[in-house]
Amino acid sequence: MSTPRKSRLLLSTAAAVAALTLGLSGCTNTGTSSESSAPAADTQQTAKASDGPTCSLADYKGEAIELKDATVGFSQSEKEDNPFRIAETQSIKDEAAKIGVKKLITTNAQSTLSKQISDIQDLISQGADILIVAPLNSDGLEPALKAARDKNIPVITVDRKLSSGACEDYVSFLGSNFVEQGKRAADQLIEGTGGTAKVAILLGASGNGVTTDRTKGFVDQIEAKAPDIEIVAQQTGEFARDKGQAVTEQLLQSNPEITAIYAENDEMGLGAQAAIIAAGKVPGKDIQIYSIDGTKNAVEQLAAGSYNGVIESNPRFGPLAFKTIESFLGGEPVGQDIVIEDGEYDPDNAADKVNSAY
Ligand code: GZL
Repeated sequence: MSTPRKSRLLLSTAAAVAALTLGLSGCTNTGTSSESSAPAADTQQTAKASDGPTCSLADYKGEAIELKDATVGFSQSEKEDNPFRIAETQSIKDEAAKIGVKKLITTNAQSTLSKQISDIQDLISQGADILIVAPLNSDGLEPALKAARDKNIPVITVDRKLSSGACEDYVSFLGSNFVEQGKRAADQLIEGTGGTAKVAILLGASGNGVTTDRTKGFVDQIEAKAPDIEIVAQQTGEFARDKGQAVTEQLLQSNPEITAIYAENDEMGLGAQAAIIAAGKVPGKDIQIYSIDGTKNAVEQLAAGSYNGVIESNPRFGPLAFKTIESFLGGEPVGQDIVIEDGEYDPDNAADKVNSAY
């Protein structure tokens, strides 16, 4: 059933989305609320200035609609037992409430690709005028994207990058530079270990560019800058804490020489910390731990000296996603690749910055 499209133009907005510094609505409430706590200065999500390719409503063949009259569908990928996912979904809900979107429908694919496809198809059948999608994988969503394309429903992707074409199957990608995150994690590990270590890598889940890029950034930087650091093992912990712990327990038994862990997200890093303790060793000292995300749990451990470094991967896409949608539906060209800036936490700043974590 197609949704009657409203022809009224959206709120006009001056500039294409390029370098935007946006305040964040708080992610503390549990429901959709128009109330939001004042954003802490450094929780803001900032897009890097870009002169890359753009996409406009005319290019995409969509129709203008006012957000206040729009039904927005949000497709979340992974279970919300990871603070990254909890904060990401809450940011979308908070911003939708703040803007006064007519209706926001959220789904969660529980880390299952086939369910994300059916979730998106359901959102379309429920009358979504706009879709915000956090893809589980870089490939495989084609049937759902085609269903949206056939109805000219704009799709904004946040977090992970799809292999298919921007301004064709979807309007824009909003997310981090994951290769850069891996490089920065390597820099933290090189500094923290003095350039000598035997490292195990806890890989993220397969099938998405985040894992590929965080691995490439890290390995290339170690090879380029640290001849006395050896990567002795790489194994996936599926971005999950329990699997990160189980894999680390096994790696420590088979590689007792390990002196540092690079975990491609905080949840696996915290699992590794539990494994290190179970092995009778002191995390942060006997075996150092570096990871990516910026969750409160990890940053608190860092401040306590039981963790060694965290590179932020900011999940608070709500303001930037809706600003992109407003610009696009108002006829402005928006960037096809909108890359955000990410902060970092180290032993010197963790205690002061922990409130920026999520
Ligand atoms: C990164 C995101 C990753 C997080 C993990 O943008 O896709 O997925 O870093 C999550 O915590 O599992």
